[in-house]
Parts: sequence; structure tokens; C-alpha cells
Amino acid sequence: MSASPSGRPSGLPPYDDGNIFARILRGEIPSKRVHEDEHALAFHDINPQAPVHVLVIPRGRYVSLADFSASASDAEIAGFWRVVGKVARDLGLEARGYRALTNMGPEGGQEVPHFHVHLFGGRRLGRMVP
Ligand code: D5M
Repeated sequence: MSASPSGRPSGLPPYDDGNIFARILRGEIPSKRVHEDEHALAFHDINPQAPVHVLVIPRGRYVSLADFSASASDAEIAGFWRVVGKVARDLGLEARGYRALTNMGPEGGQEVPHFHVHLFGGRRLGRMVP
């Protein structure tokens, strides 16, 4: 596994081991899992905004995309994004299309401080507007 190029950016909040996705990773609270491997876990969102709404999270302790992209190893980054694509494919979303989205920080509307990518699909999605 290669090292991260630049390390954790300054100014990010510390990782909170009590956040809900950390608890899901530790198996302390249940989730409807659709995939798990050494790099990532995918599970259904508890409050789905589309017929298919799945979250993909890395196993590592990263607060957000800013943290993950700067701090994770190349192997973690590659492994994570491969899972995002694989889960979409396995859920049958590729033929008609889908959306992958991540919220980053307070102004980005991020509620859970563990990096995650939302996968939405199963219907024609609305236009993305800020
Ligand atoms: O999105 C955080 C997402 O996490 C939001 O869509 C609800 C979802 N969530 C919160 N708790 C759970 C549990 N326990 N299981 C599954 N999904 C959950 P954000 O991008 O941070 O706004």
C-alpha cells in the first residue's frame, strides 16, 4: 500500500469515532449491507431519497472528501472508487443511469462526519441545483 502524497489537511475537524457510520463499521448498529470488502462498505440509506439510495463509505477514518483525497493511500482511494462503481453496476443502475454525490462540510450539507458517497437511482432524477 502506498503512502498518501500530502497528509491530512490542516483545519479539518478531528475524526469522531462516535459518528454513526463509525458505529456501523464496528457493527454496533445495524445496516442493510449490499457490499463489504477490505476498503469499503455499502449499505442502504435509512431515509431514501430515490428508489435506490445507497451509501458507500471507506473503512478508514476520514471526515470528508477533503480528508480522504489528501490522506488516504492510493490503494484505499482506488479500492473505494472501484466499490462505488461495482455497487452501482450490481444494483442494476448502469443501464438507465444514476447519480453519485458527496456532501462536504457545513456549507455542503454534510451531516455525518465520515466520508461517504451517495448513490441515487431507479427513477429520473431532478436537476442538480445548489
Ligand atoms: O448524509 C448522511 C446520510 O446518512 C443521510 O442521507 C441519512 C443517512 N443515515 C443516517 N443514519 C443512518 C443509518 N443509521 N443507516 C443508514 N443511513 C443513515 P449527509 O451527506 O451527511 O447529509
